[in-house]
Amino acid sequence: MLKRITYISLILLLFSSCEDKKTQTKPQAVAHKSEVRVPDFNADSAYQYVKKQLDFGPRVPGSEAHARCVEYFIDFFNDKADTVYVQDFRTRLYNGKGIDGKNIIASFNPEAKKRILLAAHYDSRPFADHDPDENNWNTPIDGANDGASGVGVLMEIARVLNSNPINTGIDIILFDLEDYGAPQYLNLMTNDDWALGSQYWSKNPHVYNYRAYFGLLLDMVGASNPKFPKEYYSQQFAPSLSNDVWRMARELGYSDYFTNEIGHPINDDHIYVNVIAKIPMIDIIHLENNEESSFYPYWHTMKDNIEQIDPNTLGMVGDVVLNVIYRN
Ligand code: AHN
Ligand code: ZN
Repeated sequence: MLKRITYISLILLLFSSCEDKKTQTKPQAVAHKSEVRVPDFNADSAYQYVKKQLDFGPRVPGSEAHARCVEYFIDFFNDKADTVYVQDFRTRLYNGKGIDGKNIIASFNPEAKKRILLAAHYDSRPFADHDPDENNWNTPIDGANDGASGVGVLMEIARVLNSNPINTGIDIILFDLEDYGAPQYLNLMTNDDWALGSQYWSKNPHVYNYRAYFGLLLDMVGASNPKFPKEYYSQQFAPSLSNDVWRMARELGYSDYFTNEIGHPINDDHIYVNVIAKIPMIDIIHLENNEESSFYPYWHTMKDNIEQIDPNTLGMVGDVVLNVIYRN
């Protein structure tokens, strides 16, 4: 481990010395403190957190599985974080029906002024509307990658933060009701029926006048051989943050996956955090570059299950996030 730290510090030193000339006038969103020790992210532990969520069944809002998984999160974060907030809200679905949601917020160092926001959605999509078999279009998905992967990474980060405290305030937000947008076959062409939990939180943050330095959203961060281009809106809203996080990933040796390209624009939880809450937030999301779909191959299908989850990918993303927060 010591060897690896020295090696990484050396690379960072080299990079920072040549980067500095080019970026002298531009402040960096993500500082590179090479002297800090960044703790290890345990990928197998993150994988277990993903598996545990799937064991409840699809976490569709309003279902028993969803309610039981919420209890599990509350217990977990009460053990790891300083303060846990459960934000109950009522909102409206694409079809006009009212529905109850719960955002879960776990705060570390709640009194610290400098804060970083980390988020993922935990609800499962009620419709496998991109499944090749039409008979599955109204069946809920496991949401192993789409939902549980990001949450699994954040739970492992909470475990690491608990045993390796830092001065920066960290808020982990698990958004509800991200994935209840109108099924594709209805051809409704709607936009604001996604990310309902994020819309609510962005208008009603868990603490009055909440501010954060920046935010990272994780979505579909667990499949083998992932592709993480810089999501288009993230690059528009928070270019320096996006560039800094990708530079960090490259310095850690992940440039084959965190590619230096701009990906498709995705309407995800980060949009409302940027536009309404005015906090710069980027989306780390698996995006492909083919014609039929810009998402990961099993997106919104019955195959988005535990078989798609590769601990190596969880580990890589977790390592990037830990480096970003511990070096700030
Ligand atoms: C749209 O399809 C418009 N947004 C989807 C964002 C998403 C769904 N991320 C995960 N599931
Ligand atoms: Zn989805």
